Amino acid sequence: MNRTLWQNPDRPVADLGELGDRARAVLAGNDLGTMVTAAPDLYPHMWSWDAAFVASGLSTVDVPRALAEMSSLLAAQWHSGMIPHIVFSDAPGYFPGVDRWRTAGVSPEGVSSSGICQPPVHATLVRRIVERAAARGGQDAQAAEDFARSTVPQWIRWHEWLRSARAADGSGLVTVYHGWESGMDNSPRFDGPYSRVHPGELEPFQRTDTRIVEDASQRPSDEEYARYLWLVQQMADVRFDDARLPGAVDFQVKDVFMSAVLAAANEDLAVLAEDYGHGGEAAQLREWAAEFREGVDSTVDPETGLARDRDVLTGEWIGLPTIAGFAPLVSSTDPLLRARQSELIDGPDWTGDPRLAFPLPASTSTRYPELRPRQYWRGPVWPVMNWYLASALRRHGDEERYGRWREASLDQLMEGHFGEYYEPFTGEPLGSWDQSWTAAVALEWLDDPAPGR
Ligand code: 2M8
Repeated sequence: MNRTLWQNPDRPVADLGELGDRARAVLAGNDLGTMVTAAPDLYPHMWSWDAAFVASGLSTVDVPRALAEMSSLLAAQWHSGMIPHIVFSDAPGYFPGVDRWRTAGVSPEGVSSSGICQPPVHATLVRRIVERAAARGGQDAQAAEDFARSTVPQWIRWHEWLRSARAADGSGLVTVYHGWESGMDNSPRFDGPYSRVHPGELEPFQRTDTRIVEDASQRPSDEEYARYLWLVQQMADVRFDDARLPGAVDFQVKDVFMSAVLAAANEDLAVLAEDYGHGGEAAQLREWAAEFREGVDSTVDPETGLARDRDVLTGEWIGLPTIAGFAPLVSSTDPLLRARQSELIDGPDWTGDPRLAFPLPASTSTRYPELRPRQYWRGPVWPVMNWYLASALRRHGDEERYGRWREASLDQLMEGHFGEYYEPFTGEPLGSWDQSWTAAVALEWLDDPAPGR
């Protein structure tokens, strides 16, 4: 293993204690009071899945503040049940802002949000927060219990919406209408579907992201942005009406990773529903968990062993070597499939590549010919993904891999910037610095050692 740590003269961290202090300071610094922004400059608003990771990290420090974060997100839930992918603060400087989304009059009164969603990690992380608080006892336990009791119906409505608006075909696979919904915006997974999106007349626009991340090669290209905005325009033109999206939007993909996230979250929500007074809905949630689990398993390419997305508009499988191919590690209960995927992820195309700075999975295989090790979801290592995947491995009994990834992740984060993503071979922090979800997962790793470590 090549441990050439990226040299960082201004922010080296002395030890794990200091790493925790710094991570808490990052979250406090990004906290506007009722929302922690996803990052100080690049993302001055609340993002749906970021908020869930942030709340989980915050719960290691302050359970009531963690619950307040989740409450802020839930306050933006649409009448349909959808939880929007961005809840806007008053801060200027992010494009596309709420005006470009044209959600006023469509989103609930008083809510300033985008009109699409993101992966439903929430119920999994709410369960985690509630269990952590229960173990602490006292006022934290009481606050978490009250929160769970009163919000379980809202989380159920979110899952019902995903099932009815995005997976009513019973395929166990969620449709996304924008790469932003996947959270892995410009992953090569979406190159095929995006190649068929041909922007028509676009309202003029000026990006803000490339002013903040000055090295534009770390961000999506202008061409990619034109497509992103064209899809926003198409959805806004039909007022984000779920029934009209299939006839209106040029990008429709069955997202295998999001489906795995939903399978796992359905299990977690079933447990919360049973424990907190909504047992009647638990059976339905478990049925959906099985449906999405089977949907994900059914996409696995027998040759590569990786799960695949599917382009709804052409019917084609998308089987590129990206981290999303490991969706079954999140949701599957098939021991053979889990064993094959675990072996793959340890192998030379992934964490076993000896050129890596840290043995952690990158967003695409480091042997992928189109690998772009510095560009966003096309190659860098994402700390938040590694923690989420490692937690899923652990939940399925894999303490060993959890322990290894924890050690490597903490090593990676000791450089001290809490980068949004990292260059896989040098460990250089890229994208935004002081990214909230990176600080949050640092706190999670620190709070939760593997047994025997
Ligand atoms: C990135 O996405 C936003 C758009 O939603 C952007 O590039 O402007 C993604 O990494 C996404 O997964 C993440 O939730 C968001 C905020 O961290 O940034």
